[in-house]
Amino acid sequence: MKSTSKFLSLILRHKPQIVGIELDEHGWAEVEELIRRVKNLDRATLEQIVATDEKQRYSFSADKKLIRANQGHSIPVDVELAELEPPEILYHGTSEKFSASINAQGLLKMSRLYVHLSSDIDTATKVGRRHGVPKIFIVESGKMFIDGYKFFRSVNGVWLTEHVPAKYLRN
Ligand code: HQG
Repeated sequence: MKSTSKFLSLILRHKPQIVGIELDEHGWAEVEELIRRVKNLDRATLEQIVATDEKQRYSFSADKKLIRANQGHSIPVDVELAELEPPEILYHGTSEKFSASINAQGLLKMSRLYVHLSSDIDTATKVGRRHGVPKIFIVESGKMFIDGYKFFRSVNGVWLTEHVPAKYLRN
């Protein structure tokens, strides 16, 4: 189940072409087509993944004919993110090895559409551990908002912004 969920991430966020499907401008894939194209995937499995994924990464459309990833894309789709005022502080989990570069350049979105921020340290630590010895940056999101930076929150609670200049980061 976990590996199927990971594979879905790859298809719905980054490379739909590897199974020969396309996403629409809002990131939706057709469920019937996805099931046809992905080996060993049926509707029950898909429904279970959407319901139980630990990060709630996926959503069905209201009629359940379409599915998309809630965030994390590298391909340019508009998942209709909510633009919101962020909390005063957010966290970014990364690896120690990127610290110097981040202190110099700020947080860049790299291959994704946004920089990903977490509202709690625990989540940020888990995100950071994916890259090595975790390192947490504190992001002064309240100040950024006052200065005109836009913030979005995905339906699964990830905070997103386009760039965090180094002056808004605390180690
Ligand atoms: C780093 C997972 C050097 C950045 C997670 C990160 C998240 C820099 C890496 C979501 C840099 C990009 C996204 C700079 C940023 N110099 N390195 N100036 N600016 N970086 O995977 O935030 O499980 O694209 O710190 O939970 O790690 O897939 O981003 O380490 O929510 O659902 O460049 O992916 O969710 O890595 O993770 P990523 P991320 P899922």
